[in-house]
Amino acid sequence: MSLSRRTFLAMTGSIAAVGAVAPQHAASADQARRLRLTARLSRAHLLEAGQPETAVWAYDGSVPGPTLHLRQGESIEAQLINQLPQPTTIHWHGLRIDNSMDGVAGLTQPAVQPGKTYFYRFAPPDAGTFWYHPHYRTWEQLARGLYGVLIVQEASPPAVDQDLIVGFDDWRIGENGQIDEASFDSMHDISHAGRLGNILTLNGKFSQDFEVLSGQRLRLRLLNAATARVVSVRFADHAPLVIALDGQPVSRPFAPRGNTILLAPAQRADLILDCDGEPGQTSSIEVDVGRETLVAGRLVYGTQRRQRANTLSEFPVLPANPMPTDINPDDASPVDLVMTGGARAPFPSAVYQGENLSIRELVRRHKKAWAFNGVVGFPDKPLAVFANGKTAVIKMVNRTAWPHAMHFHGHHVREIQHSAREPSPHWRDTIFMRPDETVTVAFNAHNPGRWMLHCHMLGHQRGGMSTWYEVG
Ligand SMILES: [Cu+2]
Repeated sequence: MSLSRRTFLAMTGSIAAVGAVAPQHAASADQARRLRLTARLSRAHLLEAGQPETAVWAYDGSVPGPTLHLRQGESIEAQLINQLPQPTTIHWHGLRIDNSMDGVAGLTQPAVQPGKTYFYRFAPPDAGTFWYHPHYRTWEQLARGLYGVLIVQEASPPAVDQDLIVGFDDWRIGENGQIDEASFDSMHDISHAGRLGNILTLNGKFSQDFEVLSGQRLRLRLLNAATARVVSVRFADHAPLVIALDGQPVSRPFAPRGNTILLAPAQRADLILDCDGEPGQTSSIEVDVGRETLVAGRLVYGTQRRQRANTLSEFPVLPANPMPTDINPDDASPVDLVMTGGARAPFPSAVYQGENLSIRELVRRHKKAWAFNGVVGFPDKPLAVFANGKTAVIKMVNRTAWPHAMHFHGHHVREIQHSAREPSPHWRDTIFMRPDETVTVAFNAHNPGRWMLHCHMLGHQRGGMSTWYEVG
């Protein structure tokens, strides 16, 4: 299935401005700010003008769901109301919060049944760009539209003219304009690249225009909410600086190679982009999706010009979050995580629910095709138990013919060795790995509890690529 070709659209979408939020009074320490999210059936206009609306599942009925604006350390009570025909949960992706609030059905909480509600209580310790989505049948529920952006504002955010969300998503839409539901459990997709779509949206729209002025400075919060698709994003004629990745500030802002930002599923990047174009200009937001380049939206310059006080080279570094970053890899014994399976390099057999099964049996009986250390799916025993406050080291070996996006719950991790290049110095909650690569990561295991570790290409997760680790 190839992606539909896009053209420049004349229509102007509304700008998803997030900077212009009215200041709120600080809640007292014992009084949490209350939020409510209703997961329900809705309709969204995902396709080109003139095309029908698509039935979706969505938080508060919108795709993406409402953007949550939190402040660092602020106590939150978020009520989930489940009006879906399935159980669900909410995972607060990238937030280093208490394990019991992590939202993983079957590991940190029971799934919330249809018609029921659930309360999440936490205080986000880190400022940055995060997101929320279900962690129950995620490969289906996220693909139906259940996700939203969660922004934790810095105490003194950098001065920008606009703070904008740039959220990409990938949909598989049938001829009737509706989500192709039959493919949610497609064995072909599970064992290959996952369930790739044929429609790419930006902020839930087929094409999103951002109205800017020459001389403005933008903060762009990029998210890849796709369940399988890797995107490489460029802002034509513009040279952004990366200031944060996966919600953690980089120690020194940098210009990405080729002005292109690669985002595996679940990854985020915060950029500073100076609008150096001329009044009246339009610049496309280009997305490489493998063999094709799509135009997902545009920067549309107004007729006026703004005077900018400073230049990108003077841009202040975001303050580091209060995350323990001291690691001593030499003191830790590395835990191996060998990824096997999938099409082109299937394993002969693997263990599933305590039973050693041939790949044929796994596919036929369970729709499983992937394993970590020879174990398929969610094992009874953790991959590893790490001592609280000590360095954890995990050596991930991709022995498959496919890329993967390894997501760590509860902690951000840093590469300390990479088989193909210099290890990246940045803290991330999702590590993109290409076929045959070996990546060793380390982190300070400071957050006690049982944490998921899985591929965020969610067909792969569904097909067996998930495990968990424990911090004692
Ligand atoms: Cu994967």
